[in-house]
Formats: sequence, structure tokens, C-alpha cells
Amino acid sequence: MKIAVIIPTYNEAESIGSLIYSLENELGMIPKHDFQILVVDANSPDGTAKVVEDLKNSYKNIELLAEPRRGLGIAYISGMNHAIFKLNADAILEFDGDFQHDPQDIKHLVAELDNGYDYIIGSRYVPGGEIPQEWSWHKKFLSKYGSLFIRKVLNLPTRDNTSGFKLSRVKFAQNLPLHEDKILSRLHAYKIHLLYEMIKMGAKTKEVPIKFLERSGGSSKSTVLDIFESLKVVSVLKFRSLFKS
Ligand SMILES: Nc1nc2c(ncn2[C@@H]2O[C@H](COP(=O)(O)OP(=O)(O)OP(=O)(O)O)[C@@H](O)[C@H]2O)c(=O)[nH]1
Ligand SMILES: [Mg+2]
Repeated sequence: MKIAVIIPTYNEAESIGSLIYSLENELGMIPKHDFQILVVDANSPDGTAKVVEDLKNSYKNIELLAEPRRGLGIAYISGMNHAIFKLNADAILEFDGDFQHDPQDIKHLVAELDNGYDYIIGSRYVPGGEIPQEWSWHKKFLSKYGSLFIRKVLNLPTRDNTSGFKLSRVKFAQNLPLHEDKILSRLHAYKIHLLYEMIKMGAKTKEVPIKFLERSGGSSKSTVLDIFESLKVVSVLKFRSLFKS
């Protein structure tokens, strides 16, 4: 299968080089599949794109999309459309560019794709999953109970409902609302919308435990606005579900 690893970046020059080295190393140990790395960079002023361009000389499977900064959701949508319609990928992996996702976990997600699952979520909230010890109590609280809130309100079977580490089979992903006028959030909360739609479509879903790492460099782009956006997305989806039934 052709699997596109989509990596959005904004000012990740400190981590993107070592991340790509580590990814190439890990992906090389999964010879069964053909991996393409697709970096979607928001014209980062810190030179992230230059690091990626230089690595293209050493590896043939790297592609760079450079776009204005329009939010994490829009970056992923543009990467997904490129992967599905230009690269003809069979599966797409959402993977952050700040090294908070461990490349060593990818093989466990891919193994479940091989086992027939359509949607595999790298999960912090199933046994074996972890969040960084260093996080403040309120960040831990918000992450854990935010996921629980989403699960209860939207009747989802999943435990980690804000994970950004996911493998989706294109057979399902191609039917997602991958358009800026259809997605309910252009920011981090796009994840909740796409998760809801994948499950609604009947994608066979599996959560695989991951160890979510602390940032080693750069800074978070997540703001308090993401909390409000998440509440908005959950409310709209709930309202739609009530209205339709
Ligand atoms: N292309 C693009 N990438 C973005 C944008 N916003 C964030 N990113 C990247 O998306 C990835 C995830 O963003 P983060 O800010 O780390 O979000 P997070 O991991 O949910 O939050 P933290 O746990 O606080 O780090 C990182 O690689 C960012 O550089 C954007 O608007 N455009
Ligand atoms: Mg992060």
C-alpha cells in the first residue's frame, strides 16, 4: 500500500530534521508498504522549509507543500487532498512535526491497517497510552476530561478524541468533508469533526496505545481559542445528530 505521512509545520526548524531522520529509519523497517512523507509548511519564518528541502537531496520520498498559515485543520485538509488525489495514496497518516508523536509507534498503527482496520487512532487514553508527566495539572485535566466530554456528548466509542496521530484508509477518508467551507474548524478542532465523520461512515476503528512525548523544541501553536472551537464543533455535531433523527 502507498501510505502518505502528512506532517504540518509552523516554525519547527528545531525538530523537523531529526524527526525526518527518525521517520525514514522507522519507515525503512516496514518494507511491506511504500511511504511518502508530505510536509505541509505554513511558510515558517524560522527556515523549516529549508531543512526539508535539504533533506530531499538524501531521500527521494519527501515532498513539501508551502502555503500561507491558515490553521492546523486547513493544513491537514490540504495535505490530505494532495495525498489522496495527487499521490493516489491508499492510506494517510496524520503526524505532528514537533516530535510529540513517536515514530516508533507507527508500526503498531500500520499493523492494525494490515489486520483490516480502516481507522487507527494513536491513543493516550487506552491501557498502555501516556501523556507527558511534565504537563501541568490543568493541561492533563483538560486533555483527559475533554476527550471524555466529547465521547459522552457525541456517543463515540473512542477514548482519545483529540489525538492528532491517526491512520485512515483512503476508501473512507476520501468521503470526508475535506474542504475549507465544509470543515467545522480550521484550527485544532478539525480533528473532532473528522473523527466523528469517520465513525459515522462505519470505518472499522481501533485505538492503539501511544506515548505522547513532551515538546523538545519550538513552541505550541495551540491557544485558548482551540477550546472554544472544540466546544463549537461538538455542539454543531450534536445539534445535527438531533435534528436528523
Ligand atoms: N502548516 C501548518 N502547521 C501548523 C499550524 N498550526 C500548527 N501547526 C503544526 O501542527 C503540529 C501540531 O501543532 P501543535 O501546536 O504542536 O499542537 P498540539 O500538539 O496539539 O499542542 P501542544 O501539545 O501544545 O504542542 C505542529 O507540527 C505545528 O508546527 C498551521 O496553521 N499550519
Ligand atoms: Mg504539539
